[in-house]
Amino acid sequence: MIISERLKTCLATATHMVAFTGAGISAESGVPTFRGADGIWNKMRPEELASMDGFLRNPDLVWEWYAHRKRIIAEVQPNAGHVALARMERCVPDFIVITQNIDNLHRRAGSTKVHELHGNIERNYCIACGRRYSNEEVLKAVGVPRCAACNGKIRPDVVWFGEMLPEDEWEASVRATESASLFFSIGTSAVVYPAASLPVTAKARGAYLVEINPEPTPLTERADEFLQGSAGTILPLLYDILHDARKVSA
Ligand code: BJW
Ligand code: ZN
Repeated sequence: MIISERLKTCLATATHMVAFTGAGISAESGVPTFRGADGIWNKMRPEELASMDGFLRNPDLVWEWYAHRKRIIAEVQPNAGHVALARMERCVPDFIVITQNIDNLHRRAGSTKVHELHGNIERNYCIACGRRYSNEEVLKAVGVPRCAACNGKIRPDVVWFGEMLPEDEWEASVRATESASLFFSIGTSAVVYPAASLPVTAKARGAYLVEINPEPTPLTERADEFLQGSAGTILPLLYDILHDARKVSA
């Protein structure tokens, strides 16, 4: 893997960094991605499973899919890619993770400054009255769980197609993006908006844009550097460079 001198300098000196992550960073933990050869959506249609219309049309199917994913995610562990980002946070004054993932693996790896753009699969709420439920409460149900207060259907607290992103998480992400001097786009196909606009904004605001992915994406030709390969291999290498450079200069 060739790391440019420019990137080495950024790793050694940048004070504001963002790691923008997608499903690919959790692939090596055993969480399936959405798109690509082994992606979930080769088998299922996104509008059927990840939209309010789909949920209202076929709540049992959608709930079954989420219950299945909740169980997978509860059993997996953060991998070397998540851990490397958590370690970087401890070396850099302002290191922010912006994730499209709902699996909570960044926090479980030790990252503390995490903005979740598409929600969190560990939370749930009633679509009628908004009452919140833990996974422990909802996974006991047979079929779609119902609200104890109003009998409404309970859904996972994730962002489906056609829904707004959580405003505070989005605004904090835009602010971090605009002030970043080094911005990583890691393990995302970069096709789902508005999240996919963030790397482009970062570059327009002067950040050095580095993409990490085994496959090229629509972002690749706009990136300053494309590190082709898996996050679990490349991020620990970058952490070593960052850590060694800062140790020497400290
Ligand atoms: C590895 C690896 C390894 C593998 N290491 N890498 C502008 C233009 C066009 C459309 C729109 C637009 N603005 C809005 C839209 C509509 C829509 C959209 O973007 N559609 C496009 C798909 C066409 N966006 C929305 O609806 C959003 N809301 C919105 O815009 O609100 C405003 C509004 C309101 C009302 C009306 C209209 C607008 C909401 C989007 C919500 C997305 N939700 C999901 C599901 C979340 C819940 C769940 O998980 O169940 O979020 S969809 C799914 O895609 C999930 C992901 O977070 C998201 C992104 O996927 P990601 O992370 O990039 O994963 P993959 O699988 O695509 O890619 C994995 C990558 O990893 C690949 O590249 C691999 O190569 C790589 N990889 N192994 C590193 N080891
Ligand atoms: Zn309710």
